[in-house]
Amino acid sequence: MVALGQGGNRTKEAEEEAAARWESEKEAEIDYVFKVVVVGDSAVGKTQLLARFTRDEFALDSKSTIGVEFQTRTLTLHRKRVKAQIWDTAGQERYRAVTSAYYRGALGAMVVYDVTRRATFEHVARWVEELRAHADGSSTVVALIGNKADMPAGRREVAADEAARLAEEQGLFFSEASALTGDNVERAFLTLLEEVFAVVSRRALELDEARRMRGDQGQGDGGRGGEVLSLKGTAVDVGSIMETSAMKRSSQCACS
Ligand SMILES: Nc1nc2c(ncn2[C@@H]2O[C@H](COP(=O)(O)OP(=O)(O)O)[C@@H](O)[C@H]2O)c(=O)[nH]1
Ligand SMILES: [Mg+2]
Repeated sequence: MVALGQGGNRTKEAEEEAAARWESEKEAEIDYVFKVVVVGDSAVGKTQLLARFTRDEFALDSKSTIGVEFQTRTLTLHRKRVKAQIWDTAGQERYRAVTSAYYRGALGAMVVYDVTRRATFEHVARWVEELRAHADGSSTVVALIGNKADMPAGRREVAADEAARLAEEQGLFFSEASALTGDNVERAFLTLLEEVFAVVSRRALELDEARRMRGDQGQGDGGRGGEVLSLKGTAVDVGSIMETSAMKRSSQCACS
């Protein structure tokens, strides 16, 4: 390695300091934090989907659990800094013991099944029910994801059409994806986050309007304390609006 000398070190230190400052400033500028939960049977690829979206990684030797509760990725949507906080089960799904704390405050959810294991698809309804019961009811935007679309056709046990039909019935977005190749993973998460964004902004507007009608002004919490106008860093209780437009258009698997 080339010796940079004092000056070189200082420059490097300064650079690192600047980078750290920039990171924390960026952090401070975050407008929204969206909690998204990933559920589904064991070994359908939940952890790998999350790794693909947050770090663009796929670990071949993935263990069935990871130590942390969630991963984050910050992105810009409609000129707002959005931090997606994506929660992963730590293997509790194996014992059907996902707690209500896991779901609480989730604005978005992914219900994942494995296209090569029919039983994981048959359990989707149960996962959706559990979500509806523990998350914010119907206000949580839900996407159905058929993972492992990279697997050979002969291994497939669930047709995309069939899953699309179920999604339609249940009012969910649907996409097949592959955490292994990365196909559709980014798009699926982004579509979900976009929809959460739409729901949250609509709700914020409604609250704003309601507040204006009441003539509330300023910071005084004279109104109902439960209403959250500043969404920063908060789990937001959004209204019961859900639309199923964008992702359904991509209901046919784009991967081979
Ligand atoms: N072929 C293929 N295998 C996958 C894919 N995603 C995950 N896997 C494999 O499926 C197994 C379970 O994945 P994991 O993410 O731990 O599942 P989880 O229990 O739902 O979190 C692991 O052996 C992964 O390597 C995928 O998209 N394609
Ligand atoms: Mg896992």
